[in-house]
Amino acid sequence: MSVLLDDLKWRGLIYQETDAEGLAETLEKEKISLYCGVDPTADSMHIGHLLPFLTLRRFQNHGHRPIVLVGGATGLIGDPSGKKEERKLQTLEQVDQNVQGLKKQLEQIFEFEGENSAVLTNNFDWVGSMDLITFLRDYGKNIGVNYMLAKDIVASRLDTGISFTEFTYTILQAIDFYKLYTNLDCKMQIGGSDQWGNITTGLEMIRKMAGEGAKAYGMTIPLVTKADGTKFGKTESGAIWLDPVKTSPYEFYQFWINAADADVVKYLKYFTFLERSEIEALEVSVQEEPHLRKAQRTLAEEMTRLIHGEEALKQAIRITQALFSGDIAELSANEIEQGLKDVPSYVHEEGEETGLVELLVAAKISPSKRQAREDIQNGAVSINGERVTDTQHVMSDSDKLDGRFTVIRRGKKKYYLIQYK
Ligand code: 383
Repeated sequence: MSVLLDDLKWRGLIYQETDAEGLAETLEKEKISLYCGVDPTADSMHIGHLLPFLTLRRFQNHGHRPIVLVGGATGLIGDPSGKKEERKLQTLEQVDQNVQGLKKQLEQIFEFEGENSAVLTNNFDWVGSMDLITFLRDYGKNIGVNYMLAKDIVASRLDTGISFTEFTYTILQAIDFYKLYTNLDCKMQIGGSDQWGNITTGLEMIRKMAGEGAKAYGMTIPLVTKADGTKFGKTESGAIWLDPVKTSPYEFYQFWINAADADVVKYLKYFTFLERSEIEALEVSVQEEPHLRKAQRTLAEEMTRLIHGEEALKQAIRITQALFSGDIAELSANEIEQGLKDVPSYVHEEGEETGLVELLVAAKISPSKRQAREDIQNGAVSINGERVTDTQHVMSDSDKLDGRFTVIRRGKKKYYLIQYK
């Protein structure tokens, strides 16, 4: 059994395989090219995309050649997989822009140098110029409608409806697999479990086009689940994006550090490139000293470093520590903005009264003026990390960070952001 397959199995990364034995034999003998695709439905990937691409990267680490496909053509059509309703068509410009965004992110995940350098492709290169007669005669003829109707994805949409456009999608992805098989000697496609139908249609296309002797494989990766049954990768503020503008490195770091004890070992296996022995040691730590949250910290560090780099990781840790200790005076305005993105905020209108007591009430930090005075006297209120005990304090420009906002903390950990108009 190959070291790679052993590792993938141990990590729990293999969900379905079309020919497990054949694949094991092939990987024993040779280094292969294999691919995974993503459609440009947004200009950034989110962590739901990460697992198949990191798995592809594991193949690269073992000497195989990863082919990364961006669906410049399929993105114009819309994959019905996993969707209960018809997708809205995107404009050509939007898709184009999204392709650029995804390419940049994918370039960071793979190695583009050396013998098994990654290859980046776009299916618009062959689908974009294909004429209808070729599509129907050379490809459509190979895939039966009854075969397509039997696929879970299509079957599940027959009640609610599916357009001919989305129905046809799987044939486009099948053409891709065949093209990569013939042009780049690509022997395998991997994807999330929602891609099983598309991957097997591709194998069907290869068999029909290249003959029964053609050998290609399909593999899917499990859907990431959480022990508490809620959806992985979503927080109250939405998806966790790889784009640092959409999800700051600090938020990204927080997402991983908040993993439950029941999930963290699985995530370490799925997402990090740590060795088995290191992960097993962390597993012991979760059992014996869970309060230290070593596994969570390691996970957050590994993931933030991988996606955002060392500097962003350091910053995320600094923000985390400063917010924890209350010592935020050390943070830059930009760091504070990242760290306090989700805390309650209040817009201070121009000309509004600027007494601290009035502000605490207006911003709903203290319930009444009397309580506000008490809070201040008790030393429970701080402005930008400095305790204020003067109930007569009047807010001034020196209380503004970067001329833009003020951070008020009440009690140990309750943060509020005052913004100025
Ligand atoms: C298009 C053309 C191909 C091969 C693949 C594609 C994209 C595929 C798809 N994938 C999802 C996406 O784009 O829709 N039809 O958002 C997601 N993937 C990966 C993985 C996943 C899938 O990009 O399960 C999660 O990330 O397969 O939902 O020739």
